[in-house]
Amino acid sequence: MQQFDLQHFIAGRTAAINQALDRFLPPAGAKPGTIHRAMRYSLFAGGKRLRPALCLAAADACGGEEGEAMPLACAVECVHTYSLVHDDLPAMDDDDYRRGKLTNHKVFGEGIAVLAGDALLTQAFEIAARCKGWPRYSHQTIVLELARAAGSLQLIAGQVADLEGEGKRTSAKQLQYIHERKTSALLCCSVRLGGMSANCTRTQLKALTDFGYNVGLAFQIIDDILDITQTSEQLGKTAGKDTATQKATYPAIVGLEKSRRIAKNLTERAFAALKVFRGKAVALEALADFLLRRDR
Ligand code: GRG
Repeated sequence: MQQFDLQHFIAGRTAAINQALDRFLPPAGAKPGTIHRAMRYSLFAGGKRLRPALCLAAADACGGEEGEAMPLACAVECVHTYSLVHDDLPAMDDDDYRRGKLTNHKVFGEGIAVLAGDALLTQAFEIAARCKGWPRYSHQTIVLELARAAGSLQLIAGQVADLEGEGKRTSAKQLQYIHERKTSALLCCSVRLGGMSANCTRTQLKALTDFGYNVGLAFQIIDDILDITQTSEQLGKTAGKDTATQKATYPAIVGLEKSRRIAKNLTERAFAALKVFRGKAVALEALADFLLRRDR
C-alpha cells in the first residue's frame, strides 16, 4: 500500500464535514427549538463520519472535487444518524448510550427522538434534492440512489430482519442478508454517490459498488467482533448487547477467528476492486484497511 496519512485525511475531512453539516441544518435556535436541538444533539455527538469520509474519498479516486461530493456526504450522514436515533429507541434496541453520550430519547424523550430521526431523514433528501446533478447522473438519479439504500428493501429490510430474528436461530446466509442491508447498503451508497459527484464512468461505478459492498460487510463483521471484545467505554455504546439480546452475529455463528478471517478476505476483495483506479484510490484503500483494524 502506498504511504498515505490517513489520520490527517480523517481529521481534515471530519472538520470539513462538520462545518458543512452545520450549514445544511436549520440553526439550533430555529423554531421549534426542541426538534432542532435534538437533531443537532445526535448529529454532532461525535460519530466517526466514516460514510461521508468514504464518499469524499470515492470522489477523489474518480478525479472529482470534494466540494461537489460534500452535500451528498452530508446527506448520507443524516440518513445514518436518523437510523441510529431510531435504532436506540425502546421499541427497537432500547439503548441508553450512543457515541459516548446519552441516547436521543434519554435526553429529549421518545416523541421528540422519533421526530428528530424523521427530520434527519427528511433533511437528507432536501440536501440531495438541492444538488445540481452531473452529466452522467441527474439529480433524480442521485435522489433515487439514496432512497433505495434507505428504503424498505435495504436499510429498513435489514432492520426488520434483525428485529424479527432476535432470540431465533439464524443461518449464516440469513445473517449475510441482514448485514448486506443494515450496513453494507448505506456504505455502498456513500461511495457510489461520491463517484457520481465526480461524474464517474460505468467501470468506476461498478468498482465502487464492489468496494462498498465488501467493505460494508467487513465493517459489520468487525462491529460484531468489537461488541464482544471491547468495553462500553471503548465503544461509546453498550458493549455485549448482541449476546444479551441473543442477536445473530458472525462470532456467534462461525466463531471469533473465522469471523476475523472473513472480514480480512472481504477487505482484500475490496482492495482488488480498486485496481481500476490505478493508484488514485489511496484514501479508499487506507480507509478500508483502517476499518478492518479499528477498535471502536
Ligand atoms: C432504524 C431504519 C433503522 C435502521 C437501523 C443503523 C441500524 C439500522 C442499527 C444500529 C445498529 C447497527 C449495528 C447498525 C449497523 C451499522 C453500524 C455498525 C452502525 C454504527 O456505525 P458507526 O460505527 O457509528 O459508523 P458512528 O456513531 O461512528 O457514526
